[in-house]
Amino acid sequence: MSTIRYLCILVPFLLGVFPSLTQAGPILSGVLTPSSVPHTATVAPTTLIVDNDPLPPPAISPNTVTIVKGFIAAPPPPPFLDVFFSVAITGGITEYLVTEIVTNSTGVPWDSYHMILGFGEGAGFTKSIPGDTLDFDVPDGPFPPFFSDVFGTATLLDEDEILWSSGIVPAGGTLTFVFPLDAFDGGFTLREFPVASVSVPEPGTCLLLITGLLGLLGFRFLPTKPDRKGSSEASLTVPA
Ligand SMILES: [Ca+2]
Ligand SMILES: [Ca+2]
Repeated sequence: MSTIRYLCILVPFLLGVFPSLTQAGPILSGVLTPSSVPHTATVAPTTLIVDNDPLPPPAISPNTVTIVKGFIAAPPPPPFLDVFFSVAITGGITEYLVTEIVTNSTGVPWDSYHMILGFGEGAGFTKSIPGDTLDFDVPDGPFPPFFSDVFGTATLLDEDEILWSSGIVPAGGTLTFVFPLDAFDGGFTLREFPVASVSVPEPGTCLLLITGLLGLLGFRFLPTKPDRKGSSEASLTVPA
């Protein structure tokens, strides 16, 4: 077998087995799609190494995406912001470390937050599927773990969806997320939406309600005293 024929067989085989060996597609731009709720946003990608998992773990990718945005419309129904990333088509994957700064201008607090990777936007959005090379750096990472300065828990529901919880973003508050993702060659969408917190009475409020209820019950079942005429009607007692 000639050397050229041998290479023609070997190179495609290696590229299929080791996708990170392929020249990866860098993110060219990121824009908020028109169907998103009212918002403010800037998206700034920086690509230094066009490769998936460019450095051995636990090193993080030097490629970055910075997103600064704010939700203005109030949920529910859940509003969403779709950021569409245009990616050069080069037959590979590029890993990025994303830093997001999100402002809650919806007027209500949030108690959780969703991030979903997929394709299309608005009603035409479809979630990415397992194994299609678009993911939150799964299964190779993430290195380091996902981070938020407000939400204490990041649950990876699958390779394409993160649920942030264990924290409250007050109305008017701002929070930061840091997470990795493997960009899909050709383009992809990052959909995000917050979930408004359900108002729960404060412990002090509950105690006040219980005390008031017990007071009423005590008043209702006060022992009766016969009056001078032998009547068993209760005297109207107003607690001091
Ligand atoms: Ca990766
Ligand atoms: Ca996927």
